[in-house]
Amino acid sequence: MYSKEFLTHIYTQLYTIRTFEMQCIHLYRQGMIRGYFHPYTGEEAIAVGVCAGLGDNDYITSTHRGHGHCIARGADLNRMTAELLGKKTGYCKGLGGSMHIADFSSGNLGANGIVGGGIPIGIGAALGISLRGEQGVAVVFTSDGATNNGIFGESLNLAAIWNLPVLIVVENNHYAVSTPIEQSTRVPDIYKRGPAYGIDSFSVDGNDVLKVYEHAQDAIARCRSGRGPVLMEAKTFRFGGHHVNDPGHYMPKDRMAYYKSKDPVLVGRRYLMEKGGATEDEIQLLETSITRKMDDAILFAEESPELTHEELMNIVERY
Ligand SMILES: Cc1ncc(C[n+]2csc(CCOP(=O)(O)OP(=O)(O)O)c2C)c(N)n1
Repeated sequence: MYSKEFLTHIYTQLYTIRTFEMQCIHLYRQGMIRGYFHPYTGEEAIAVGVCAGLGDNDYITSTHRGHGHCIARGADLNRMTAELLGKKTGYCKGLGGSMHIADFSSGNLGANGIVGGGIPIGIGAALGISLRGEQGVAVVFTSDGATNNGIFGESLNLAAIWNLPVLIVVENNHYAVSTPIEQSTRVPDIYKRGPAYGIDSFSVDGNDVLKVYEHAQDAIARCRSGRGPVLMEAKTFRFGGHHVNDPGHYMPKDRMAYYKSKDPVLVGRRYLMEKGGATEDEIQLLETSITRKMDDAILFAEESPELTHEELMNIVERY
């Protein structure tokens, strides 16, 4: 049984992430966001379902498609938007941009433009937890393409032999840029790799936020109780190309239609109505308030200054 309050929280996060992503796509097309922007649309249930099971002392590491993880971990929309617009008020003073947001105050050790780059960082965080004898858990969000990098195997092996409290979440959206998973591996069910390292592993429907939450809760409890790492594969699909400028013509239309019929935001909305008893009016009120918060965040980011040349040089000199 889920309380209405919990389901409202879950839906608020799903809708906030979707709104953030859609507005950022728009800002990118207006030339307001420089570099790349990799939307998380279609994958929201994974960040939300997993992070709903985490506490204040837990850590996450994230991917190049990481805004959803940051928001699900409690990031402030103003500072997120400012970061993407390269402004001084952003989480990393605008120096991280879309792919490198970090917020240590919420245990977010950072998004990462290097595919697979967050895996060893998360394993390191779990090692720290373990050496200090703490109760925390580290969650590594990573992607199907990253599992073919050597670092994935090395990290899983270390996590296993050191029995670390780490949940490795592979967001399997079936593509690495335009390469379908069937062309990059003979084991498209990525969770099947875990047992080779002695790691408990399973696969879950990544579009169903409650299924993700329930499975993640179990896995997190397992990590906390000292029974070592868990590998969770969440199968999903992105709702467009690899980044904003990629039309994604290589993605089969029938598959896209299937996954759109399982849109994680609509699934979460349905749960809030059916299991939480929320009315259409209540939900619309919630959606309107999220849209307004995002509008305010855009205004905040647009009006924020960039670092001055001197401020920038002072930071660069430290490294
Ligand atoms: C180590 C490394 N190799 C290659 C790239 C270029 N690159 C950026 S995203 C990407 C594909 C990533 O696919 P996947 O890991 O499945 O993540 P998804 O984009 O599907 O979320 C590649 C190859 C990179 N950033 N880092």
